[in-house]
Amino acid sequence: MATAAKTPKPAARSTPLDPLDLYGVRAALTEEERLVQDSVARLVDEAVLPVIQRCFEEHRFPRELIPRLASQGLLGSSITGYDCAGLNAVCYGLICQELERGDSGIRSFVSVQSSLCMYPIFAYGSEEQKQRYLPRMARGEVIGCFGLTEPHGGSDPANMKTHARRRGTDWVVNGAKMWITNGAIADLGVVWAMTPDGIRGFLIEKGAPGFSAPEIQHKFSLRASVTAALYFDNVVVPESQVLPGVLGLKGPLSCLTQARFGIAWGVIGAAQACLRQLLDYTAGRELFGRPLAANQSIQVRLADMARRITTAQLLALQLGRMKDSGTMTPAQVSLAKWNNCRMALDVARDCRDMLGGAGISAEFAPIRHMLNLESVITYEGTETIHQLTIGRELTGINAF
Ligand code: TGC
Ligand code: FAD
Repeated sequence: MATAAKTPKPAARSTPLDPLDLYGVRAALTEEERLVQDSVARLVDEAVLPVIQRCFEEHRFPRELIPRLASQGLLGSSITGYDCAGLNAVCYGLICQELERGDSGIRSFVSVQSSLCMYPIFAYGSEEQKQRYLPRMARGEVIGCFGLTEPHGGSDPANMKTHARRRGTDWVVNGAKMWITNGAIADLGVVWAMTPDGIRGFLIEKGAPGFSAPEIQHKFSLRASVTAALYFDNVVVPESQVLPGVLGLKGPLSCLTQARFGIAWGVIGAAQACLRQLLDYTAGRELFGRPLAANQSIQVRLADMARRITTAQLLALQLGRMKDSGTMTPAQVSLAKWNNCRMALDVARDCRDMLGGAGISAEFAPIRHMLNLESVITYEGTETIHQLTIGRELTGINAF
């Protein structure tokens, strides 16, 4: 009798909403945007999800995915020309979202290749540099990394110690970079170094004498991604490998704007993956004679996740439309990166909790996403950096 009394009443539902898209963001996309999203979703379902748990456990980036990422036009997708797909910003966001539904490490690979390496070559490189690198990077034949952060403190890149001095017509680079995604597998580093005139971007190829990139081991986060340190010991770089089109911190910061935009979209995918798994799990698990999902406190938590995901989706879409219309500002990107990373991390942590003991198993996605998101909320500007950016926007006072 006690069990019968607890049986939940069936809910009265007309046409149920998509739990991962309560406000119909997909309906607001163009046909091309939907096609791009669908094709990346297929890639993730077919090629990422079947291998990603094992890769994470083995601390291995699935390099074998690179040809497929390339053949679907996902590397440098926003660039027009140079064998790149020339897609709009919303498409890039959707690519990031679907990839991160698989794993933040896969999205990281594409972010770095596209936004942090191909973008600066496209935006600031000579025509010869663009011809030499961009088509091969789009095909995944040349892998890039982006060296900005240094061991003594990444939040304040203006204070970088890595420097370059002129020697005849060449430059000589000395210093160290830390926490560099793709570093140990990269053929090319876009490396930012201080010169007597200000910060410049250097294109340094693997194998240059004095350049090394040892992988960082023992990570508990982004285990399906390669992270390295970069060391420069009197590395000689010819003038032809310097990005001629930019001088100063705005060079690397403008690349970060591109990548942060993608992250603001990407993390939505991680949160969606967690919520999807939780909806299934709480519907199927019986405790105290009824599905876990029939408890008010569980429903409140699920509803809160859907609320957060929905607001993040709307923020991302509006940001994307502003980027495509040319009005987006770095402060708006900061707000979205901050909000959406916080949202995704909180969702992943709460999903982990609602899975109970199973939540600590790699068999379930939330703990992997949760651990990854600890990096994602830290890199590309920590949460505090983005909060202070908004504070500066509101007050006009620089509190860094
Ligand atoms: P500040 O005085 O604010 O700016 C210096 C110059 O840069 C311009 N600027 C920007 N330009 C484009 N985009 C942006 N987002 C920009 N922000 C600033 C600015 O207008 C100025 O130009 P000009 O012409 O007046 O000289 O510089 P600041 O020294 O006060 O620093 C500001 C601060 C703290 C926001 C900045 O240093 C910062 O963003 N710090 C965080 C560093 C960071 O995010 N590092 C990320 C490293 S890369 C990474 O993590 C990759 S992970 C990838 C993955 O795996 O997915
Ligand atoms: P710090 O700058 O030392 O910050 C430490 C703490 O102090 C943080 O909590 C920060 O918010 C806080 N803080 C800093 N300044 C202030 C302030 N003014 N007021 C209050 N609090 C403050 N970098 C690259 O260049 N390329 C990459 O490809 C790359 N990939 C990465 C991959 C991974 C997995 C990780 C973890 C990092 C990666 N990074 C990369 C580095 C990343 O961008 C930095 O970790 C990040 O910018 C923070 O720098 P930091 O680690 O030196 O922390």
